[in-house]
Amino acid sequence: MEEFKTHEGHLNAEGKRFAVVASRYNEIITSRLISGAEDCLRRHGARVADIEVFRVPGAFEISLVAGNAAGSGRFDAVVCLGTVIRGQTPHFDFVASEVARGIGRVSSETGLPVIFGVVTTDTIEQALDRAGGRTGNRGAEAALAAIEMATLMEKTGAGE
Ligand code: INI
Repeated sequence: MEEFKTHEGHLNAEGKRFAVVASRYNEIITSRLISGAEDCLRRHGARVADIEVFRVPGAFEISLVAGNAAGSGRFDAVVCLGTVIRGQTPHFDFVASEVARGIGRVSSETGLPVIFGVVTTDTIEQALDRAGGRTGNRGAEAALAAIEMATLMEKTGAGE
């Protein structure tokens, strides 16, 4: 039977430019997400000069800066990193849903991959597990998704 034509991204980040937008809130966790993302981008061939990190106060502010970075034409993908912990705030649901909605909106409005690497958990322990602990590093996973999406975009006719 005839095969469908399938398009996929790849994981070679050479020549691709990345913005990492990361909040300072829960710095002990978010700093590990940033390290995971940077390490992943570098190990997949991105140059240091092609990675720029933007720091914002909290997760609520991520989408504004991500939108500016995505609209600047200077990046092939934006990686958004932050940590929202339920136990710390009655605002959890507002902050968590706002950042998710904001990042999705920025991606659809700019047509650029804007990757959701925000850890949302009930406890600090669960957040640490996801920041290089027992269940991997969400920052590195977000960076991988950014590379895959940045390379896939070339095949979708984006920018033609
Ligand atoms: N911001 C976070 O990134 N994580 C949180 O867990 C958090 N809590 O717990 O409130 C948080 N709040 C700050 C918020 O993101 C904004 O920076 C603040 O409301 C100013 O707009």
